[in-house]
Amino acid sequence: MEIKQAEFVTSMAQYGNFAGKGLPQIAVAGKSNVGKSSLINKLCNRNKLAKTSATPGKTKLINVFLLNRSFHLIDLPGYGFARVDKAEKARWGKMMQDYFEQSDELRHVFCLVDIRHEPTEDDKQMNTFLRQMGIPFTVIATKADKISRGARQKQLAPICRALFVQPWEVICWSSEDGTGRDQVQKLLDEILAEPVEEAEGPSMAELEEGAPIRWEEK
Ligand SMILES: Nc1nc2c(ncn2[C@@H]2O[C@H](COP(=O)(O)OP(=O)(O)O)[C@@H](O)[C@H]2O)c(=O)[nH]1
Ligand SMILES: [Mg+2]
Repeated sequence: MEIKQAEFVTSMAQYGNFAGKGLPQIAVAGKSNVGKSSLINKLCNRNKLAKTSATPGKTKLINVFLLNRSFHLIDLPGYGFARVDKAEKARWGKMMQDYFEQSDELRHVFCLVDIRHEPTEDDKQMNTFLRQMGIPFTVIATKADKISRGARQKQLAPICRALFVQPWEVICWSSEDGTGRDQVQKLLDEILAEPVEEAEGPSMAELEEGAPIRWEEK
């Protein structure tokens, strides 16, 4: 699916209602500065749709975009930024928790990691969290332009080990040269073609009675 139309809908400090809510959602998650906003811009062919930043950790809001008037792309606040106090981190954790619990329309999460680095504890925790919640996701290794084509597969090995995925399941991406765009476009088709499933798993209330799934605040 080529993105022919994209518009910013809203920014929220707390997940809640917004205009047009009800369409399928795809969320973009990853640590601060990994390239979430750049991916959104590249995908949409728009330079300034999502604000990119060289100074990480500034946006702690959930940004909503409407793409092709058919689905919402959710730019989640980045994690792992340095120098945030405990209260700030707790606030962020609550925000993510609320989003994942309340977003009935969420179909899939793009989990971004920098292809040059091993996943952090936060990346691993996000991975565990999504698996526990049964939320489908795809790992996208960003900034692929920073390393040679030949080195990419080798770089993927520690990422795959840490996040329990196979190399062929990971999409190498570059917002600079467009690497991976075809793959992401194809993935969008697959995700959005899926019929809406009735929730089969236990409800959040039931889960909470058993072993609680919590985004742990460290
Ligand atoms: N070379 C290169 N730089 C990138 C890429 N994606 C993002 N960046 C740069 O990384 C920085 C953070 O990007 P941004 O999209 O704001 O990250 P976010 O915090 O995850 O939204 C910016 O300076 C971007 O220009 C990429 O694919 N290749
Ligand atoms: Mg951003």
